[in-house]
Amino acid sequence: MEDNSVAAIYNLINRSARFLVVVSRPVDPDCVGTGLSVRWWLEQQQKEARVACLFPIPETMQSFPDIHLMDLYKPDIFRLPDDHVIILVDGSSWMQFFGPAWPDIVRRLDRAKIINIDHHEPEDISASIPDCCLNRRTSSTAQLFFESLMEPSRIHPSSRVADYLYRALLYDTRNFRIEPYPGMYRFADALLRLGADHLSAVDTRFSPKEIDFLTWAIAHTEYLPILQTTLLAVSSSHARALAASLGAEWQDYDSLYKEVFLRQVAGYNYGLILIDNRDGTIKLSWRTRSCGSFCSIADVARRAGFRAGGHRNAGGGFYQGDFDEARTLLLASLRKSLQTANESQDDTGIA
Ligand SMILES: [Mn+2]
Repeated sequence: MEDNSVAAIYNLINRSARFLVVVSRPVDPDCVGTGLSVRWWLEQQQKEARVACLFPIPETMQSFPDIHLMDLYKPDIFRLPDDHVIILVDGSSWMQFFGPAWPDIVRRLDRAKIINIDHHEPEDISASIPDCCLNRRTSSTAQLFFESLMEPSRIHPSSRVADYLYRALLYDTRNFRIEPYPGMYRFADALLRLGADHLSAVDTRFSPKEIDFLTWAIAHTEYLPILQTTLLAVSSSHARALAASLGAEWQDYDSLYKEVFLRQVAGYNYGLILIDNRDGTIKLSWRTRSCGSFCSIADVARRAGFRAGGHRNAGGGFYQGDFDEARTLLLASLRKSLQTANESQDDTGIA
């Protein structure tokens, strides 16, 4: 299966001269590091390649090596030149690459000239372009690209490119603290041998705004012990206050809260964030304790009427409608799933 998509991708690359690599939202070290590496790899094959992002680069990504190579596009004026192949990196839904305007943008694209490289649960992109979709659950899209395309091509990354990939790996695995994937440490070792700079990659420099968001979020978190869940419900008035204190892009500062708090409190296996986007949509993010067997929040959210995707233990989604309604439906759906899980345990005699 993977061999077929790799062959189809090579075929399309060999036949084409110009490429546009597009990174996903959230704009993070995995999509950016892999995107820059794909660009470099294509250039080594005498191809013309650019990397594009349709979303603003978060402050937390400004110090990523060579971030200035990223071209910024506005979704509303996005037009892909007809002679370019588009490579979508680190996302499985059109929405993650093109934002809410995706139906309009995707309608104009030539689907025979699109490649997708990704490690999330497959979504609408793989359904629409199954042939050129390289999708496998790995530590990071960086690992997937390295193992399936870069290494077999015998183009050895420079130390700079090894650095991009190493930062991508460390970010997506949270320094190897999440699930172990086959080949994850081999990949890390290969990158260090190629000259990746470990000390710079682990040199943490949080933005003071991330600390401010963390403080605010912990103070506003609700504990729902019966649901084993913490909930940060950001209403429209909260959202307005956060925009006033942290700036319009305040949602870019939530990764520290997600990393140090969600799913880490004893007894609280699920960490949810609901945000009123103040445009008729409600955004959901979640983390689920990685060790043990827990309900899938993506399934719980879908049963409550959300669109949801990502990974099993970390993902996101949207609800179209009212904030309180979204909250009520989501928690009711989680309550039901936990009950069902308990009942089936009782049936099998497991305490
Ligand atoms: Mn990723």
